[in-house]
Amino acid sequence: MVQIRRMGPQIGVEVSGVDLRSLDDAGFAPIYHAWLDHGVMVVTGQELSIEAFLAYSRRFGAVSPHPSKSTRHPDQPEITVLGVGKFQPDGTLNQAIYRRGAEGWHTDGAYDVVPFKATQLYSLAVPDTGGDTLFASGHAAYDAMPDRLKHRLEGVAGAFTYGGRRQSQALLNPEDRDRPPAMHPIIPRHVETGRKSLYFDPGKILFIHGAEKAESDDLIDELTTLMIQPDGEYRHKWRVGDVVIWDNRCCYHKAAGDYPPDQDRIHWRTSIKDWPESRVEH
Ligand SMILES: O=C(O)CCC(=O)C(=O)O
Ligand SMILES: [Fe+2]
Repeated sequence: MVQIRRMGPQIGVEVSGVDLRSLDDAGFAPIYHAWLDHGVMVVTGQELSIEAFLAYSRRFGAVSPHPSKSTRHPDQPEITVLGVGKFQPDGTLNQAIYRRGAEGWHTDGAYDVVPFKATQLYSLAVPDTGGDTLFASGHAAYDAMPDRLKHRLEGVAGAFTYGGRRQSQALLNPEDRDRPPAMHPIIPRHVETGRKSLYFDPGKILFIHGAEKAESDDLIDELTTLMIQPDGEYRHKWRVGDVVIWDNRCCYHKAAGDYPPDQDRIHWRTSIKDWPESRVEH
């Protein structure tokens, strides 16, 4: 029996009692809606091949190869492998792999003109301690913005790049670095739910369009402070076989990055965009 249970007051839902390999469209519809309503969805207890994980990911949209080419699966470019290749030939820890996603709260793909709609992880190996993923609601962040800030930023875009102001681009091949920024509204209306959120990523934003540098920096600082609302958070503790998908249009996330480096923590990841025919460009 499929069970759908909410995990936090503003974000997070867990689905159990389902086999994603044999889910039909009628079975998928309430799952998709639960995801839209709660932003982050955990499906427990799955045994998926790469093909089955890709097929399930495609129910949410078009799976798009991630720009970090060096961490793509060697046979399946649409799959990124997280947590493999942590140690360099000289035995030292490759921090860019070990701490991937752990440098701060972020949303995936803001550097693209069409950012990822969703990111989905499938858990293959889990360490004994640590290694959680944290999530937070962009709707809760919007609700927490003072009216002054809402008025200042309504209709205003931010400029985003892969490495942001720190230019951290270690996982990109040289030819993929230093692309021009992508512009996105800071207060978008979700194209499926109609709800407003704060679209923000302190590690990728360069500037607020149309603001002088000093004001732009102040706005970025203010948004960085308020983006994470404690009652808008959900923290996921991984089990092998968990499938977790989050909505990059209205959620933030980060890896805790605190697990013993000599233990495995491995995921397959898909990055998902809207199907081109249903895409709303902004
Ligand atoms: O490994 C994690 O917990 C999340 C990493 C991350 O930020 C991502 O996959 O987008
Ligand atoms: Fe991420």
